[in-house]
Amino acid sequence: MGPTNAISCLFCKVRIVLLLVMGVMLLGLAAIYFVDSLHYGPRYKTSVENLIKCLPPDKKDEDKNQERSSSVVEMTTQMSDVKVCPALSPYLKGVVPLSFEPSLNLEKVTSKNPEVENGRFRPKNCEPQQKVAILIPHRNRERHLLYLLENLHPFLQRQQLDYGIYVIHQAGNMKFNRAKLLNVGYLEALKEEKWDCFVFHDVDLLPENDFNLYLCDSEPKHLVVGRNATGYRLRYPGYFGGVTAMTRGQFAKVNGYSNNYWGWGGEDDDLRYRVELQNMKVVRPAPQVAKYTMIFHTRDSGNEVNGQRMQLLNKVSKVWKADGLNSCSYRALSVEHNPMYINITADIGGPR
Ligand code: UD2
Ligand code: MN
Repeated sequence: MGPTNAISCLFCKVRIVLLLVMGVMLLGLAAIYFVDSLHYGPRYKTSVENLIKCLPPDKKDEDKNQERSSSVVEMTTQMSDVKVCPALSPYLKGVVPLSFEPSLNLEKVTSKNPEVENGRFRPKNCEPQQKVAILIPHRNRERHLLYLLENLHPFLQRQQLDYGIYVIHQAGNMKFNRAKLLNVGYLEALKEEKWDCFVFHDVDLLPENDFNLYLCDSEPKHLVVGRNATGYRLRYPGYFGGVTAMTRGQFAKVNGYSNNYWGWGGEDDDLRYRVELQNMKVVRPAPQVAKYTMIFHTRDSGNEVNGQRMQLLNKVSKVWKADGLNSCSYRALSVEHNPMYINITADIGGPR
């Protein structure tokens, strides 16, 4: 063999070794990718599927989705140095059995929620996009309030929300006025924080699935698609009662709730009329996630059916501008920052 032949043979050996090494590397990479996708694939897929499920039906449309998310982002200041919380918290569990421990008391709820302070919580390792105030109208339903706090605090923490829970307590024995109490809650809560989003929440409704996100959308959101007592079906088309979420701006735009519904019924439909008069549209999460258990109760004394509700509903378009947040007269008797909630006791008067 001549020197040229010996050199070219050496080259061909080096080439073969190089090809072998590259082949082994490629196989290695393929194996790593395969093991990785086995590990994360299904989990990632379920999260995305669940996210799609919990979005309002028309939000699945991609174009609309982009339009909306940009307007929701507008509501908050983007912080460049802190990580924004993911659209879907990694702590969500789906359906979590509700707890109704007979011996429950406020101390026990407090000890189970060490990260809640003065009724408020915010996640440590990420920045939520909205600050959410939960407003609960209340009188003489202490047991229900306890069960709601017990279940709602862990639920909201799993959603990684920056939230505060306000209980608006009606003082005295006048007819109950759920809507006016919620106006008071909105006005008082804004005195201590620039909340982006308000969730108006009955004291006796417990959310069953934590994919039902307590966040506002670019349209007013109704969160109770179904509940145990009504076979988990929407009570009637347009129904807007129980739990609803509106941004600070959406609620201001409709001038809040009417102050004139004393006793049971009508105030939720009135709010929907206001929303529709402003050309806004009610959105709802998917029925699989928007499920609630209502703690059984009979009608409270002081909250008898309001016989005037139909007359009131007939004139919403004429009166809404002058009856609402801008005409809500009340006296805040006390604002107490308890460990598990902020209690506002208000004298809201009575029917004229
Ligand atoms: C329905 C609606 C509710 C409201 C109401 C008519 C659902 C699930 N809820 O509730 O949103 O539109 O009809 O007014 O459809 N409350 C007290 N103490 C009282 C009376 C009422 O705390 O003495 C509060 C409490 O937060 C309660 C809420 O007002 O959850 C609604 O009253 P309800 O539970 O008696 O009426 P309900 O279940 O028919
Ligand atoms: Mn109820």
